[in-house]
Amino acid sequence: MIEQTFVMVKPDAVQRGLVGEIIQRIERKGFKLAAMKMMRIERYLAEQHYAEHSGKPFFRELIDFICSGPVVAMVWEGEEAIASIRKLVGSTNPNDATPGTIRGDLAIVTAFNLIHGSDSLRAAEREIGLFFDHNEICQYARGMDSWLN
Ligand code: D4T
Repeated sequence: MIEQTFVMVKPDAVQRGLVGEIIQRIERKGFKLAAMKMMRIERYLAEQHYAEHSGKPFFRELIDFICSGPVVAMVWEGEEAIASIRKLVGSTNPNDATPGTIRGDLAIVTAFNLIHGSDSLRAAEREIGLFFDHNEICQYARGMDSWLN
């Protein structure tokens, strides 16, 4: 099934100059970029995005961190995009992440794990809606897409 998923390059990755590397990995896998913007997240938006973690011991630090510098928010599209991009991203704790994944290759600690990717269809729809207006999401055809449909 063709899906859209929300991906965010977190402040640590922006500051480490890993935006291009991360985009390249998703792009080269074959997913289609549908929307992208660099932005500084307001606290209110960060709290909504991470609402499921509200009340957990790391919540405040997580919100402080995600608001500490600009992020790059994106929508990526393609076959099984949600699960497939989670696989490219790797486990939440980079020390458990398989080498070859973004976190497995490029990060060490959970608090600075470089990238967010939606973990379900419901989360993807919710998160895309939080960060993007409909008119910011581009629709375009690629030659190979006709083989999939
Ligand atoms: P995100 O949501 O950022 O893509 O990460 P994951 O989906 O892989 O993991 P998550 O939702 O469980 O955690 C969200 C975010 O919180 C940070 N975190 C998490 C932390 O700082 N300490 C912790 O103990 C956990 C579990 C890292 C990612």
